[in-house]
Amino acid sequence: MFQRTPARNLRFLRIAVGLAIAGFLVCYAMTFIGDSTRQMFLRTKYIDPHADPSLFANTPERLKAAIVILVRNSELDQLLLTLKQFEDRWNKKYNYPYVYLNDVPFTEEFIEQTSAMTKAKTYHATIPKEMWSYPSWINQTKAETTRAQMELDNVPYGGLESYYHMCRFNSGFFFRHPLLDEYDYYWRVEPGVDFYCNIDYDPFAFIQKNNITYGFTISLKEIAESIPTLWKTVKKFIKKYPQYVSPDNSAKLISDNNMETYNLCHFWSNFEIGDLRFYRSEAYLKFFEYLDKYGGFYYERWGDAPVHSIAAALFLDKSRIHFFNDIGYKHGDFGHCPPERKVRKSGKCQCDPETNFDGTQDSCLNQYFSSYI
Ligand SMILES: Nc1nc2c(ncn2[C@@H]2O[C@H](COP(=O)(O)OP(=O)(O)OP(=O)(O)O)[C@@H](O)[C@H]2O)c(=O)[nH]1
Ligand SMILES: *[C@@H]1O[C@H](CO)[C@@H](O)[C@H](O)[C@H]1NC(C)=O
Ligand SMILES: *[C@@H]1O[C@H](CO)[C@@H](O)[C@H](O)[C@H]1NC(C)=O
Ligand SMILES: [Mg+2]
Repeated sequence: MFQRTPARNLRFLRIAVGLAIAGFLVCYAMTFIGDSTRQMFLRTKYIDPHADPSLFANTPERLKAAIVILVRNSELDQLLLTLKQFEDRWNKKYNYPYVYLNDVPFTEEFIEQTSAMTKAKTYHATIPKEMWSYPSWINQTKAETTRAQMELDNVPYGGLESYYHMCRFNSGFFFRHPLLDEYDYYWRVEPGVDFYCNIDYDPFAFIQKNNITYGFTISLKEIAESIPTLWKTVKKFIKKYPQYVSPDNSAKLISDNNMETYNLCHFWSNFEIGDLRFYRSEAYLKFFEYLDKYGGFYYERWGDAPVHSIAAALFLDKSRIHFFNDIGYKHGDFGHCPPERKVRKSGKCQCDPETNFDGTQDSCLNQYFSSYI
């Protein structure tokens, strides 16, 4: 029988303390490496809007741009909270128009209340049926089987049919809704999100001036169960159409092994500031069509976040993707508060970077930084 002698106890204690110190050092080193990648990126590659005073002069010039909000009537309350912040923090100064989209008609109250929040023009539209329903080639029995399985596997929204239509709409159709025809740029906003900092310039003017196509605040990992064969399908697509892949792409952001497998990182697409013309491009349209024909929006639960992000990472030059570090943003448990004090001060931010969950934590954001440097 073992007896815990004092000597043995001491040895256990030494080992335990040793392991704790080693663990701490590893964690510390990892934060440091992450941090220095971030610093290096910010110093060498980041385009800082605040370094360009001309952006802060509020000229009357406006771009062909709109705030795009896909929302249900039942989300009005949460939306109004968001709009209040969005107007106060930014749009009351710019009055960019709002485009509201819904799969069913908006109620009178919804139209009234959302219009009352702003001096800007607001447009409300119902989405054409063909943009929010099964395409002819989808076997709906098989789609139903998928939903039942996803629900059993506890994949978020896996059993909710409308969620699949929503993901497909956001992947392939929002940018060709007739109400958006006249716009070049969009800012995607969702009900219930918070904006924590003042934005004292026009992000549309900023992205136009810097030739940026896609802007984000948070980068996360996708739920693997929702996209079992997405990557395989993406690889087949680029084998067929290698001409669409940019020579200066950010493949390193989405794959750790030279495109062998997908590392699940994506830009969280509920916040996007971007160029609609990207989605209207031949490369993206072909890409969407290919994915859609395969059926993964219904036979799996492909989301618009990985679809947008994989397309942006592969088809765009990496300099055309921008991390909006200065925009404090929160959606549910995930949020981005600018970690730099100077940035928080200038934006009069009301947030704590200690509570960030923006991609630093699961390494996707550092993966993005290191794809540049
Ligand atoms: N009109 C309409 N909008 C929808 C529907 N389902 C989702 N949306 C909108 O689509 C966006 C994304 O839907 P969410 O339910 O927030 O899905 P999510 O962002 O993946 O999940 P959460 O983490 O719960 O926010 C939001 O702007 C919703 O308002 C729908 O059936 N009809
Ligand atoms: C549709 O899918 C179901 C279930 O997977 C299958 O049994 C059926 O044969 C399919 N129908 C067609 C027309 O392919
Ligand atoms: C913007 O980027 C694209 C692709 O990288 C390039 O072809 C184009 O010339 C750039 N435009 C400007 C104004 O720099
Ligand atoms: Mg949401």
